[in-house]
Amino acid sequence: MYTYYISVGSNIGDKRGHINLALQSLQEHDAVSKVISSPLIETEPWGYTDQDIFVNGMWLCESSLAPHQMLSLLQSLEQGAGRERLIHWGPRTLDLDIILAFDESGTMISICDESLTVPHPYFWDRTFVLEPLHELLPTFTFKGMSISERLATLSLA
Ligand code: PH2
Ligand code: MG
Ligand code: MG
Repeated sequence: MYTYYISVGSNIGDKRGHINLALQSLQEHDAVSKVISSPLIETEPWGYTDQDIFVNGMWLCESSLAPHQMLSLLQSLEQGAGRERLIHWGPRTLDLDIILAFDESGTMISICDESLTVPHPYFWDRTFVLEPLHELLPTFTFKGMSISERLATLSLA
C-alpha cells in the first residue's frame, strides 16, 4: 500500500466540476482504498501569469498502485477532463501532480526518471501546493523546515 499527496488544479471552464468528477473516479477505482480532499482554494496563476485564476487543492490517496501506475491513472483522469498540453505552465482543465509518496512503512519515496520526479521538483516553492498540503499534513517537514515556516518565508519573498 502507498500513500500519495496529489496536487489538483484547474483554470478552464467548470473548474470545481473537473476536480470533483476526477475525485469521484479516483474514489471508485478498484485499486484505491481511500481519498481525502483538502478544501479547494482560488489562487493567482504562478509561473505563467497571463491566464485565469486557478482552483487548487490536495488529495490524500491510499492505493496499491505503485508510483508509475498512479501516474498513468492520473494522466487518464486528466485526459477524461479534456486536458491538452499547449503552453508550459499554461491554462489547463485539470492538472493532477504527485507531490509526495510514502511506502507502507511511512518512508518517503524519491524517484527521478524520464517520466516522474517525486517529491515534485517545485512543490516547496509553490504556496498553492503548500497551503492545501498543510491542511492534510500539518506536521510535515522538508529540509529541516515546517510547511508553516516555509509559507512564512515565501510570503516575505
Ligand atoms: N499550475 C501550474 C502553473 N501555475 N498556478 C496556480 N495558481 N495553480 C496551479 O495549479 C498552477 C499554476 C503548472 O502546473
Ligand atoms: Mg502542475
Ligand atoms: Mg502536471
